[in-house]
Amino acid sequence: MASFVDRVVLHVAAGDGGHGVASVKREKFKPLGGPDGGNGGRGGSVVLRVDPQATTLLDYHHHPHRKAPNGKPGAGDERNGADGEDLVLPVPEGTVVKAADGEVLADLVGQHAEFVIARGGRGGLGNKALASPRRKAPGFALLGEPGDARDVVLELKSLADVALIGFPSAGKSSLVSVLSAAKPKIADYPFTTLVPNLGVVVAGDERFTVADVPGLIPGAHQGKGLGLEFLRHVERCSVLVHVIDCATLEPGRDPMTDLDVIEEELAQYVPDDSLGGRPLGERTRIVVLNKADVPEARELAEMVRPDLEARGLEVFVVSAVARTGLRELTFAMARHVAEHRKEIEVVEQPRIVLRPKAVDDSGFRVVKEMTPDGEVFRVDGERPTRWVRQTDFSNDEAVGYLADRLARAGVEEALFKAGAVAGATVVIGPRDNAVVFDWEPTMSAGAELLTGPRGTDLRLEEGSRPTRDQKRSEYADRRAAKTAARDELATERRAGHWTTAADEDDVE
Ligand SMILES: Nc1nc2c(ncn2[C@@H]2O[C@H](COP(=O)(O)OP(=O)(O)OP(=O)(O)O)[C@@H](O)[C@H]2O)c(=O)[nH]1
Ligand SMILES: [Mg+2]
Repeated sequence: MASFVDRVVLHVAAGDGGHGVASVKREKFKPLGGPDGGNGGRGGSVVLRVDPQATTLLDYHHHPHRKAPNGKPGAGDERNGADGEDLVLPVPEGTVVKAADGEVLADLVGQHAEFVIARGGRGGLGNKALASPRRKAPGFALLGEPGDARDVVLELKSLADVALIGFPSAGKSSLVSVLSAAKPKIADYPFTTLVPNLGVVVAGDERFTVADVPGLIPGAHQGKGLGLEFLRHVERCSVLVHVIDCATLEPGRDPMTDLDVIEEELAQYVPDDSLGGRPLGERTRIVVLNKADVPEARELAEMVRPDLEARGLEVFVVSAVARTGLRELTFAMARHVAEHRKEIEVVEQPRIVLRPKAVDDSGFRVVKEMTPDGEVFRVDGERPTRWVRQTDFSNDEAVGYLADRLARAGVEEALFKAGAVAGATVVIGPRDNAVVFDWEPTMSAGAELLTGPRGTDLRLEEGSRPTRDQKRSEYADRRAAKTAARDELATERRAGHWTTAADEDDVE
């Protein structure tokens, strides 16, 4: 019976950023009214958030692939694309998020604690935002960046102080419902409770949590009933409360036998080393004899009480339905929880708190590497990699803009220092999706996507590689065209047709 799932592999993908758009303002009698292309919207991120309503990871077991929506592309007339909405995935408190390699990324503790597992891609800037005093009429826009995609493992470890254990229908859920504000399902058939329910109990100055664990039956450790998987949750609890049904008419059941059967199941459980490896048998126990509102049950309870006390157990005769004997029980629980908390304060390590990985956005480094194809210079760094992702390599101007950005950030200089000469192979970006350049100190030469679709290489489209002279003359032509455009736009701007945006590099 796998209706309770406490370990799942989740595949998440954040939304891609929308592309920026290159567009020119159109007005009556005014064919070139200046750039007015809007920015792409940011892609939605995938966020895990603690939700008090969530009790299991079952949903993610059924649907392990989750994707946040993409940002919308920009449009003309300065319209920015809408951001993709974040995808918020509710998880129960006590969910541990691990990377595929087992590294703990976050331990989600606390109401509404959240953790961004995949960040949405930034939207690309449109040509309106890329315009600057130096570049008045950009004929290109930036591409949106892909969103993060990653696989994580979610593990649920309940965080209760006290666990209520016992046979099905002993009244565990009933007890939690009268001790706390929790409202678990209660019914007179076995295995009503399929997932642990947590309730918060207040007794004097003490606040603690109580978990109502699904019923256990003999042979549970061999997989009978709901199996022993719930004992993993019990393992984190410091106090175990046996809830014993004194009103059951089932043959072979009586309070002492029930207690022994459950104790035997606890003893069979092999504790988890990563949680300290302390056997369940060493936990503090309390015995609750329930259903004392039924006269025969009360009689039976009073009869077995001395035997239980003789075993050194603290015993409470209660009725969850009539709400009797509860106050003494709560204070006893509180006392044991407080004692245990004092103990662990000394020994236990501090909890793992949210520890999102810091993103190093500042620098880059250039490394010389030998590959089967010869010597390459690899540029490693978040910013250069992002700039490459934002570049539309089918647009010369966009490639030129990339070159400017790289030069300004000092990448060219660093390449020189690393020993690169004109014609050297320069690689930017992650190994599986890198962009390879034949480096010329201005970087304005063609670039090819190493693992991109074949047949999109600009240089091949041109039939042959342009010579240096050709390039130089093309460059001169481009400059002349740009100057002309600039002059025209400057005239228009003076006439008040449009204004320039802030400097491009700081707008992100
Ligand atoms: N008379 C009487 N009935 C009770 C008492 N406590 C619980 N019950 C009844 O016992 C039945 C089972 O109660 P639950 O609280 O669902 O029992 P449980 O231990 O959570 O059962 P599972 O979730 O199946 O393991 C329900 O019909 C309750 O109304 C009590 O103090 N007195
Ligand atoms: Mg129950």
